[in-house]
Amino acid sequence: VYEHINLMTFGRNKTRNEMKTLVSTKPYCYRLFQLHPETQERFAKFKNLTTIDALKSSEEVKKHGTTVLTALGRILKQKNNHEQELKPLAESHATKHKIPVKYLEFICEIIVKVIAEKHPSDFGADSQAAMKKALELFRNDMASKYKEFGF
Ligand code: 89R
Repeated sequence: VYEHINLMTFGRNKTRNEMKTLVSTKPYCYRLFQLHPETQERFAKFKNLTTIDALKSSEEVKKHGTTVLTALGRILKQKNNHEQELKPLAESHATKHKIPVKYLEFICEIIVKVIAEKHPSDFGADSQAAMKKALELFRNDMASKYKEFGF
């Protein structure tokens, strides 16, 4: 399945800076918190951000979004040989942050939607399907690691 990612039109012929703009992080964060407010409650540091405008303009949210997407990007680049990268992430999210797999589903759905909305001509049906599959594999492996950590 990870082979599909190589075939995706998304990302092909794009410079590093263009890619950075493509994955600009704010929309994912505020949409997750807007659609699923229970997810925002997991963050002590975002408790004071009570309006969409506050979320949209928060440097803290932007910084955390970058942390998350950078980690996710590194994992996807491993093309399923991601055991080493995944393990500490699964451990912290299972035992420390206690983030249900359901929440991982939420963010994965939003990631695909946001890219599709922002870049319709670069991210067609095939690319969307490939990205969905890749994120599904990520989630499944997170879920099985969660079990190993007793969550
Ligand atoms: C929560 C998904 C995800 C989801 C948290 C959630 C923040 C990478 C949620 C702090 C919380 C809470 C923290 C602590 C955190 O800790 O491993 O500073 N996440 C930290 O108080 C995801 C996904 C990825 C990802 C990271 C990384 C860190 C981190 C890296 C820092 C290091 C550490 C999947 C896309 C609940 C809202 C790759 C979600 F709902 F989306 F599933 N994290 N996180 N997270 Fe989290």
